[in-house]
Amino acid sequence: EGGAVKVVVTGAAGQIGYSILPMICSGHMLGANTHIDLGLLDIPQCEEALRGVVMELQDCSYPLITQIRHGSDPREILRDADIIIFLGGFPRKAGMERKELLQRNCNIFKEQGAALNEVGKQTTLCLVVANPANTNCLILSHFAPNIPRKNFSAMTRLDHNRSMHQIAARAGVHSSAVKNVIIWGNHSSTQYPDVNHGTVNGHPIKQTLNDDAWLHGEFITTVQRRGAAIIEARKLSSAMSAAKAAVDHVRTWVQGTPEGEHVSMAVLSDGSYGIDEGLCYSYPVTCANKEWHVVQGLHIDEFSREKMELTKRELIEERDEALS
Ligand code: NAX
Repeated sequence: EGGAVKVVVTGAAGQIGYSILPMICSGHMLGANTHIDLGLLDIPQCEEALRGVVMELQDCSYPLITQIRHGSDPREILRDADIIIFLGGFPRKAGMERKELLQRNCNIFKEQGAALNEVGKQTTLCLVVANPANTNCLILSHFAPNIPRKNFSAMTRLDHNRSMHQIAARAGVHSSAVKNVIIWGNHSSTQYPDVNHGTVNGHPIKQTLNDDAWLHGEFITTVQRRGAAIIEARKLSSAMSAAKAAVDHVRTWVQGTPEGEHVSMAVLSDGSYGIDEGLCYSYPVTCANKEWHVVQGLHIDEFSREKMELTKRELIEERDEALS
């Protein structure tokens, strides 16, 4: 299998970090035969907590882990990484304006982009999970011009998985019977979960459920508000499902999609489907040879077009605020 793959997790002392590290270390992300050289980054105030996580990882004695490095200097930890999962960000505090959240995270991704630009590789793959994920990803790539744009993506796989569950539950089947749902746009409440091209056990979702009122209404809002519903119930934001989705995202990117199937990834737009070039927009993609390709030629009806434009406009606003 060659040498160990260098995997870095930022914000590793946080909630999602605690859920994702066991999955990564057990081989769920890169396979049961791939050794991993792990790098963990967090801020100095959390280094003590991070040290505790490292002690636990050591005590797990995962057979696939060859090395664990940790610290708070991005230049040191991100160096020569093969895969970086960006979980680290500034959380939204009560009473905080969206604009302030955007600005604070923007500064983090500006700094980490500059570091990545110096110490990253042409092949370093980056997944941004920290919110606002799409715009953080755009900023990261903007400040790391040495790294190909194709290597950057933001996570909408959780929204994708949530859509699969909603459809499966409605159809009375297992989630694995649902294929090719799409999340378009921003990982926010304006995202558009689209089932027009999806199937349940090989049959079109629309025909199987035969309930456009639900598909155009409650289905969409349930997916859009699922994160808030989890916070309300758990008093904490989703972490286990976010970790699982991040592992799914990276596995698909590296191992590819099965023939005839696509998943959702927010990527730097090439202009497909009338979206401004360079905007970090979630699309249906297939993956092969560690590269994503936007699925082309899908018919977009008027209902979809309107929703795709709405979430696009939000992303343009975020970009303009972030780069101002
Ligand atoms: P936590 O607040 O538990 O953990 C975040 C960690 O990041 C903390 O340990 C913090 O010290 C660290 N951090 C802050 N600034 C940093 C910096 N400059 N460099 C490195 N580390 C830094 O949040 P958690 O629940 O783990 O969520 C992580 C991020 O994922 C949040 O931004 C959250 O909003 C986002 N989410 C994104 C989702 C998605 O689908 N794209 C869904 C889940 C999640 O809400």
